[in-house]
Amino acid sequence: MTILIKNGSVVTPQGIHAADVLLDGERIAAVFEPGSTTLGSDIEANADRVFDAAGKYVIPGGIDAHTHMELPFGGTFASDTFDTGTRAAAWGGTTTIIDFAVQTFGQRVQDGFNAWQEKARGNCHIDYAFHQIIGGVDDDSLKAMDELVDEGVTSFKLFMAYPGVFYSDDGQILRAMQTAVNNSSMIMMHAENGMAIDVLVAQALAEGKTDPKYHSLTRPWETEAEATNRSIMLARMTGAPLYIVHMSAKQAVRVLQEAKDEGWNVFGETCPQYLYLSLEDHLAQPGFEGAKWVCSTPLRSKAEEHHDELWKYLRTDDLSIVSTDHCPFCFKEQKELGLGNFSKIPNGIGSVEHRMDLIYQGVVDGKISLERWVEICSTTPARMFGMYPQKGAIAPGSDADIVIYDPAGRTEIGYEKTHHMNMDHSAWEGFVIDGHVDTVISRGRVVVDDNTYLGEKGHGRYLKRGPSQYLI
Ligand code: DUC
Ligand code: ZN
Ligand code: ZN
Repeated sequence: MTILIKNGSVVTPQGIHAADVLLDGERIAAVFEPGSTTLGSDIEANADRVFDAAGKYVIPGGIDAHTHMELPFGGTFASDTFDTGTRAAAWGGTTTIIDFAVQTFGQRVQDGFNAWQEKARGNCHIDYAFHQIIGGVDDDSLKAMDELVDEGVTSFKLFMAYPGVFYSDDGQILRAMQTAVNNSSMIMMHAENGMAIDVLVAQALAEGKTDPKYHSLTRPWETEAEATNRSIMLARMTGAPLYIVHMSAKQAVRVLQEAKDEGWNVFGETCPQYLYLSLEDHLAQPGFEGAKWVCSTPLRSKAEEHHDELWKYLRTDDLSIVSTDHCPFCFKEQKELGLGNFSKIPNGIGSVEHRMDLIYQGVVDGKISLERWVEICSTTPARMFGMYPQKGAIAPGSDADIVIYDPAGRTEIGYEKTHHMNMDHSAWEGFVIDGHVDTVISRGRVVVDDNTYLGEKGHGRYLKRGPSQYLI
């Protein structure tokens, strides 16, 4: 099957240029620059399908480097399966996810990894890869890190939060970092001071403060900035590359910025919720409504002015990537586990379907450039996690993962509108985007076109990743 996408504006981090793109089977066959027009040529006549992308952007498919399908959390499981979650991702222009396989405390790492392979195999609509959560650092799990690198898992997430669940102490983090240096992998960090947070949570509950907003008030920005600093110092001691996930506090990014300026190999990720949503407008809604926006790191106070600072850090590359931390829970029966006790509300927001749109709105609003949109949502994730140029590029030989995006389109986000995630509400209810995902192609297959779903469970393939291209 050959597909020609003609007359579009191809956007990559390097620039925007008029070009026609020819796909042959699962790969991009050619990018025809202006002057070598294909219009009326044999190439157009012989193509099985032709898309006219005049007035539209042609971009590499989105890569969401942080999702949690079916994550066990707080006595329940994230509500999207690999089937429903990857289908929703495709709807929104994401053609690759990297999910987190989980080693729970006491379990063999390989068993956790195999369980995630089992959950995903044959169920994904788009390509997928895994990071591995190490929930218990010991001699065996450190050895397992080496084995997983051979399986294409080249990044490992540790938690400075959630004592008794996923938590690692500083000595364990140090050992995992030393291992990462030896096997050329990346350490990813959930940087929040979990010990301090647990004390603040217990004190709040003892004072009868049980509403969802206390989730944020018991995780003040200092707990993120402190853990960010500590993890960077541990990385400096070991020389390990460090990627800090879901950064929400401007003060934490400032710590990261300073380390980057000194030349340390440290990186930051943020998520749409930290760019748009807040304690006052969302988490502190009356009654139990705010539970919809309980996630960690938490939504922060508007009064502290984090949003604009985070957009600025995205512009300056102090933050490198926007992922979603997609971790959906239904309101009924899942979020409701925390009725009367905010600390029992499962942590997570579902956004895998809306990331490309939400961050494109940042282009419309003048926060970032069009090229930067593509860079932080596709190309850098591919490079950061060892998939480039197979993914994240529009170039001959790359996988034919393409989105045709219409800047003249409009997308109304909401539960009854553009919503295919397995949730009974949307954290993004009422958001309107000045753009629209028109067509999505995953490895040469048209999966979304003209508001119609054409994809299929089982099309998505496991991707063995190589080392990060940001290693030094
Ligand atoms: N944060 C969340 O919001 N959900 C899952 C795990 C995490 O770190
Ligand atoms: Zn986390
Ligand atoms: Zn996460």
